Amino acid sequence: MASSILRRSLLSQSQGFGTWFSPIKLSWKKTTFRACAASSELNHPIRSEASLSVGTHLIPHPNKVEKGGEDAFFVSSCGGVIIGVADGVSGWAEKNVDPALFSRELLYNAASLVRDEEVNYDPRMLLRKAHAATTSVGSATVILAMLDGNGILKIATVGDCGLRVVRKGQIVFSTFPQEHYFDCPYQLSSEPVGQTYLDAVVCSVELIEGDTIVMGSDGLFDNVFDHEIVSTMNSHSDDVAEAAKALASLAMDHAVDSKFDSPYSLEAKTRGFDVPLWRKVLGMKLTGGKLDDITVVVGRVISSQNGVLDEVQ
Ligand SMILES: [Mn+2]
Repeated sequence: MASSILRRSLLSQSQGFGTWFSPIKLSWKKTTFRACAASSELNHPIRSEASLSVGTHLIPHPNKVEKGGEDAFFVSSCGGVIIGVADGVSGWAEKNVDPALFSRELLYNAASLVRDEEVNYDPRMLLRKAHAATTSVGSATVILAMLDGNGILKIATVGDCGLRVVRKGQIVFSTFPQEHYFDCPYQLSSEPVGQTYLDAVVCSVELIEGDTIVMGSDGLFDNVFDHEIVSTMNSHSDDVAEAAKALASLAMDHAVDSKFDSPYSLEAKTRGFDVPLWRKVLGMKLTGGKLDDITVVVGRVISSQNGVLDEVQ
């Protein structure tokens, strides 16, 4: 039955994911990308273009460090800035399928299809074509975001990878997870039972210079509260790579902390999960982070020229 594939780990169980495009395990990279859209009229003044300075950091599940986990991510500067994160569904391991294969191939295909004519800078179409091209068995949650030269960020997401936009110390945009039930997110799959690009949440956000995008797998958002994301971005405002590393490290610190009231454990309680009564008598509570692969991509919106981005809105 598909349910065994769809099921995610429960509170006390472990789950891990991996990386593709992450050059070195437990490493970070920093790159500045320029969006390629430009004014085509020569008699217009030169216009500034939206760009992203991007830092990434992935920390695999402690039990899956050797294989790099089962998350995947990519950053591309082809025709604009495109970033993606996918999270292989761990239930496939019960069927002797490596959950990393599907997430990695899905994003490999997405990166390869960025310039495809039919995609035409539409992240949902990119999801559709990347999914169709993926031959590995498995399933994954996924989020893609594309920033064009005018500062418009287009997002398509299936499942519980997420994205926040931080502006002047506040979160001004959030995605929300899609799920069948607790711990069972929507997912693109090799099997007909899964979701398709038609199930993707698609949205568009107008960004301004100085905005910070924080994208990640559920390993980030299950272990770190939004206010912690804001404070971490504030304290690393000058270095996106360090910001991504600090946020991933904070998430892992919480993931291994059995006493921490994490977003995941709080959500579990609101859904009716709790420790057995006999444990309550002993003073035990449902707490703790969620051990998982943790992928963080931080992108800061900059102008590729000296002008400010607002000028081209
Ligand atoms: Mn995960």
